[in-house]
Formats: sequence, structure tokens, C-alpha cells
Amino acid sequence: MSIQYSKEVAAALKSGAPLVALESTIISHGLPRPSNLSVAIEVEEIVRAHGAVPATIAILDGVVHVGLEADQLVAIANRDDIAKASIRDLAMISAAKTSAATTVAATSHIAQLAGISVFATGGLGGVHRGANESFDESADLGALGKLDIAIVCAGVKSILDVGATLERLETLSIGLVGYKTNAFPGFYLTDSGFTLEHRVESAAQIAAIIKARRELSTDSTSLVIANPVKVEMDRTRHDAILKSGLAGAAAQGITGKAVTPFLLEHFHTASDGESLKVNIEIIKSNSALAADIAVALTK
Ligand code: PSU
Ligand code: MN
Repeated sequence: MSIQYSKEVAAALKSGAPLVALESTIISHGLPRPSNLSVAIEVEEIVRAHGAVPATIAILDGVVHVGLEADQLVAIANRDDIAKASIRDLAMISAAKTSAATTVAATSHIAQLAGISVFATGGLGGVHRGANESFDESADLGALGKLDIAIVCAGVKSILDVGATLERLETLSIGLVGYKTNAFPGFYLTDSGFTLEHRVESAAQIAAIIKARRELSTDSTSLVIANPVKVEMDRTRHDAILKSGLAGAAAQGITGKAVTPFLLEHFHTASDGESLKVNIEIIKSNSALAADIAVALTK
């Protein structure tokens, strides 16, 4: 696989400057236009303001990019031919010289290849409701069970089966800590109702955990840092929209990789942008914390 680094990322890799990987599925399939582009740009700025270098990852015309130049970020946000790629799709997209945004799984895979160890996203993929029948479990979990990345997220989306996802994280030996919280966040909600065993208060503490993982060789799987959003969605509204979204997906026969984008879009439309506002806050806050962790790791 040919990998191309942006000028900024290439320089950072050379000098050992702190780097933060960013995914592109959120840009192409998770946020509506035109806010997707402005958020992508703003998130990169936040990472820089916190002293790290952003590496947004995507495939354009068969080339795997680690770090996007300005026009490439525009392409990912606005082009209509951007597929959604998980790890298993990478080779096909690359060989066919087509384009794709990368999920948490695919972004983690490429970040590890590039030697980047900290990643910021919105919410992880997980076990879907009804997975006992559909077997729909995101490839994000399997990927985090075999790659070493420290990923900052706001938990998993409430559209998923949160309890089952937590069980799978445990089975796969994926590390899990709450940032200034004892409650596993539910993406749009600050508390999913599930309690966390480990809580940390600072980026320095997270960096110490990452170093201890290396020393103890428990770094053959990933570390999830759950960072709850400060202002959550209205709960009653959230629950109603979730219900109508799940019913809509079932009625329209939405399955496979289309499920997550469908439900996110439903939330954004049905909440008149309230969920979008929360979603954007989540990505910004996670990027800032990821940058702080990357910087702390260099100390
Ligand atoms: N969280 C968001 N927005 C997103 C996603 C997660 O807030 O768009 C994306 C991520 O790229 C994640 C993917 O890896 O959804 C999971 O998709 P699936 O459930 O099909 O594995
Ligand atoms: Mn799925």
C-alpha cells in the first residue's frame, strides 16, 4: 500500500513531534454538508492549538493519505464518490484507485502503520441492537482488539447496544478509562447508565497509563479514553428520536454499513440540529484531549 504523508505530518514524524490521527468517515458520512468541512478544518486547528500535528486519514484515488492538504480535505467533505472503508476494504479501494473515508477501524490500522499512537474520534462503533439476530457488530471492536492505539471518544452512540459493546470491549481486552467520569458516556448523553472501573483526571495520567501498558506488554490491544460531552442532548427528545430512527431503519430495510450513517442523519434532521451541535462539541473536545495526551507522551 502506498502511503503519502502531508508536509506537516512528514515533518512531525521526522522530528518526533506529537501527532494525532483523525478519521474521515465522520467527515464524509457522519456530518452533513457544509458543516462537515468547517468542522474538519476546525478540529485540525484545535489539535494544532494544543501543540500537536493533525493527521486526517483517508484514501483518495487509490492513495492512502496520512494528513490531508487543504484541497484534499475539501475533496473528502464534498465529493460524491467517497466510499466508507473499514480495514477489509482498504486493499480493494487502493487497487481500484478509488476513494474512501476511513472508519475508526481503518484509521487505527493506517495510524499504526504510520507510527501514530493517539487518535481522536466522535464515538466508536460497537454492537448494534438486535445483534443476536443480525450479527451486526462494528469492525471497530475487532480492530481495537488487535491494534495498539489510544483512542479518545465519547463512548459509543446510544443507537447501539451499550451493555453488549462494553462486554465485547472486556472480552477483547481493550483498555477503558473514563476522563473525569465514572460513568461510561452515551455519545449524545453524558451518562449511558453503565459504570466504569477506571477514572483519570489528566492527560498526564493517561500518558502514564500508555507508558505502563508498554512496560507490561498489555499494549497489544488498544486503550479507549471515554470523554463525556459537557452539555448533553435533551434526554426525552433523544429517546423519542432514537425510537423513531430505529423503527425507520427497520421499516426501510437499512442494514450493514449504511445503518450508522442512516441513524446519525435521522438524529440531525429530527432534532433540528441539536444532535449536530452536540456531535460537533464531542469531536472538538476529543481532539483537544487527544492532542494533550500526544503532547504529554513526549514529556
Ligand atoms: N461516530 C460518529 N460519527 C461517525 C462514526 C462514528 O460520531 O460517522 C463512524 C466511525 O467512522 C465508525 C463508524 O468507525 O461510524 C462505525 O460504522 P459501523 O457501525 O458500520 O462499523
Ligand atoms: Mn455494522
